[in-house]
Amino acid sequence: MEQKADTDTIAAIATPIGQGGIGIIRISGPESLEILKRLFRPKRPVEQFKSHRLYLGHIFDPGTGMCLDEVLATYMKAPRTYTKEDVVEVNSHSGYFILSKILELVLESGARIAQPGEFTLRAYLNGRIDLTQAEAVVDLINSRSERGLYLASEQIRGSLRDKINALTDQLIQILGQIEAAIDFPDEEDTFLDREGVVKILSDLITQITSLIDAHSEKKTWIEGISTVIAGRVNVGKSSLLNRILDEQRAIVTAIPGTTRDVIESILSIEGVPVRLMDTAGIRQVTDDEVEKIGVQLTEERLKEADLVLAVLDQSLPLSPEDIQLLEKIRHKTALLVLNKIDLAPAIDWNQALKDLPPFPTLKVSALTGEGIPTLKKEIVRLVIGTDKDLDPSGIAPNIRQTRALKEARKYLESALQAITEGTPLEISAFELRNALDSLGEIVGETTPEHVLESIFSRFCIGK
Ligand SMILES: Nc1nc2c(ncn2[C@@H]2O[C@H](COP(=O)(O)OP(=O)(O)OP(=O)(O)O)[C@@H](O)[C@H]2O)c(=O)[nH]1
Ligand SMILES: [Mg+2]
Repeated sequence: MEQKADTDTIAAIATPIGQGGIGIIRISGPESLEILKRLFRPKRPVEQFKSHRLYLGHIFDPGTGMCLDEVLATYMKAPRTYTKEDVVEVNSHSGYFILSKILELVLESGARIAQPGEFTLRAYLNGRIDLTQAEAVVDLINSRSERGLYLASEQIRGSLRDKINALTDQLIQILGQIEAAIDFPDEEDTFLDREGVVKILSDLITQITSLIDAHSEKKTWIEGISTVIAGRVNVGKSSLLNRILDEQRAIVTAIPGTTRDVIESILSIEGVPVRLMDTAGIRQVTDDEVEKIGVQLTEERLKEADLVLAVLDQSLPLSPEDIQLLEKIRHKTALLVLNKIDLAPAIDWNQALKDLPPFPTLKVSALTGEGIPTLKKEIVRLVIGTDKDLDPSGIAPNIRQTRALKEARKYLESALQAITEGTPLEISAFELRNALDSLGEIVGETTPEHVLESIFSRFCIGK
């Protein structure tokens, strides 16, 4: 990493804005203590602020002499702090005005307002954490399940970093052999154990592949299973959403084309976070501009969905729209939901289904609630599987890390091919160096600046 942390002092409100018990203003940088001294009058005289101690006192406006709030202030001396810089935290009462006012005084006293994620960026640039740990902080905050919390906290403790470092060490070791053999071509046998290298390379590829496979776990547990309810108009999609959530979330009417927007709700089924989306019903002939846009939105959500609940009204015959939908989602994980089983079936469904893509099928009634518990279980089972033997290592890379792992794997495969085919060793060495760079991007050693920016911009202010 070439980039260095700025050395000015930054400040931000570190707690959510709003009324609450406590609000925290966080300051980091060399001026932190001076700024605190300017604004804070401790209850009892303080000779010297000791590090990591809480002091009770008042915040004053040095301009007017007005007392603003009774607070608890902490000074944390570098480097044993979140950013490895001097850090001050002021715990005040929480309200928009009081927190803004204290922040304003801190800024007037010499700090600059922190960018989103800038405290964590400094922790990273100052070498306290690597990039995988920084990214896990966002996961921890965003996590929607206990398993997600576990994955994030393991990663904050360095599980992914350690894994990547172990892979990197092995790579460096074989690269060393190959480079020595390049430098001393007559003594290749002394330096290079070709068979051994091939074995290690294959093993590295296997390890990287299992890391890549673990990616979907992260998405599931931290963001939730994105589940899209789709179907033609009036089949009962919104009723189904309401029934699964057990609340009147979406408008239900007998008029076809009621839902126009995507209506999203989150619920937990057996501890698994599920993002359930009700969408506009699909129908071909509509002149309604709003409805057309709604149908476009449906199509977009369908593409990104982890799971589709394709709803049909079993009291009506199959329509061309039903068939089109099922064809469209042929390659997705989907569940066919035959709704309205409180009404008589219009056709012999067992027969009709034989000609359709083979999705698992469930019969329900959104009106009476019949079949809904089974449907909920199926949603989880289809995405997670039944055996919950989850990887105890708790390592699951995010999208960015997975991309870098795929790059690394590509280079390793080329290197492996080159070495088995007897191509000049320079080629293998070149590919291995590329693989090292890709792995380095994951922990932040070779990460381009624009990537860092996009990572830290996902943080909230004050983190
Ligand atoms: N008998 C019966 N009627 C149902 C059932 N589910 C929904 N309905 C009725 O079907 C009509 C349409 O229901 P909605 O939930 O609005 O259907 P939708 O698929 O969201 O419709 P659009 O938003 O217009 O695409 C309403 O009159 C519901 O009361 C069911 O299981 N049984
Ligand atoms: Mg609807």
